[in-house]
Amino acid sequence: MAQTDQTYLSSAALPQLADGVATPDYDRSEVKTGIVHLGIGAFHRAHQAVYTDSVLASGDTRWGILGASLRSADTRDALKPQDGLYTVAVRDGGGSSYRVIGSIGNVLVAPENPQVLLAAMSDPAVKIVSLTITEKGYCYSPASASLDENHPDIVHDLANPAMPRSAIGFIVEALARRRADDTEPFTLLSCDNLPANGQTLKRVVTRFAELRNAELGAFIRDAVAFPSTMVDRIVPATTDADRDAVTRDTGLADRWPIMTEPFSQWVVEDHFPSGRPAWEKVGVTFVADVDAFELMKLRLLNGSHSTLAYLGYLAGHETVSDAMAGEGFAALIERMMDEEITPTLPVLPGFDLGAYKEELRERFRNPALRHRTWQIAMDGSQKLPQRLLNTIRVRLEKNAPFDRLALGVAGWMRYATGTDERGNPIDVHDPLTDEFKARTAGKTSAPALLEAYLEMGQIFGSDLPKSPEFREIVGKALAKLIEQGAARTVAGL
Ligand code: CS2
Repeated sequence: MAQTDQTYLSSAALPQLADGVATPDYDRSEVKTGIVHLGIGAFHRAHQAVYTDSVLASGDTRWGILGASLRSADTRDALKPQDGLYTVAVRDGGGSSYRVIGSIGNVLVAPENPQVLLAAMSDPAVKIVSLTITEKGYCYSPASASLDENHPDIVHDLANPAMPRSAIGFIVEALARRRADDTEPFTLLSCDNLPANGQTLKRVVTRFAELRNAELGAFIRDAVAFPSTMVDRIVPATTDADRDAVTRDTGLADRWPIMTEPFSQWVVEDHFPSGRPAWEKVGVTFVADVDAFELMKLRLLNGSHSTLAYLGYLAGHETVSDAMAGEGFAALIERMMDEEITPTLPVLPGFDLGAYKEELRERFRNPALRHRTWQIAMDGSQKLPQRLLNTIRVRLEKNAPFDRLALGVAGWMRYATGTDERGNPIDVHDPLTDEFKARTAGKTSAPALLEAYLEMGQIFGSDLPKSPEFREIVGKALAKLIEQGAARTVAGL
């Protein structure tokens, strides 16, 4: 239980931190806002904000982050009384280490006052607008990755361009204002787990701008940079037990500390016409083309993660590390990676893929993280295409087997029915939950369920539902899951 008499983290309380807790050793009052970040959740605070904190510590104070939440006030309410400071706990089997991060100055809650956020994004000192808004924040159709023009937020933002709700609406309005003011555009930096995330963001932003005004669309297409990035760090949701551990170990309470693993990777396309922090000095890799890294990470890490999440949840495993310890799971993941995913990846010269895959499995086994299968299972409709279905498409083209990938997809289908193997409800979080419910209602057999899901073109496209091989292999996997349950199916592979 949280105590009420404890001292909370703040600038004034920093000297009370326990020895060994790293703190921002730079003058935060000197820091100027150079980056506006949309979607200031746990992932951003464990990843980009940490690299940027190191840049600020190196003496370049132009790159402070102004965070914005597009929906809830939670993060602002937690960080404001702490002067934007928060604790990052890095955990593995060997224990925890702590660092207080100071790169986030202020946090805005967009719906409370869209004009304040638009004004901040129009400031000439802001050179980068970065995003971690999750897949569904792009307001696109997952299968085609193009703007969903019927999305309620998009319809709203087209009708009320100066009072946006969506990230896309904010970006286009801010770019329009900068153009009107003769201020150079910012660089847009997508940090979400999407293939070619810069290109995807460019596609949806440009389309939205065109729908507002053809000239604005052309301006954005020609004048704005959208470098792609590959981001990687596992960040489980923070629990009350984590908060208690932070208070105990650091000596100060934190309303919202961040839990993560030692591993962190950021690969970025070096295309920032208005300048950027010297992130390369603090561990970021800059490359000309990030696509091969992104495909590798999405298919190997996230594809395995989603497979472990659906099958693990159904088999009764609460966390990824529990699932990895379940009979047959580690072997399923290893063979899925080696036999079915690796042959679909572009070759990265000089890169040790074998060591990368081994390290991934080690990360999944990290017992200190307690990363819930339920957390990763969220938003499956938005994740499936880039994590599993595109990989299957490549296998289908080559006439090559994909039974394990198919089992991951079937796991999602079984999970999304909303009832677990003991007949208890599953709390399915997904923008399409209502549609799953309506389509699968009263259906219990594998063929009927398969049919119901495959009608969802926004997930499966028009090609997969027409493929007899896809129907057969996924259908068989689903039938097996329904008959035997996930634990037996995986153990028996
Ligand atoms: C996870 C990712 O929740 C999920 O869907 O697969 O958040 C994963 O932990 C990160 O991409 C790791 O970099």
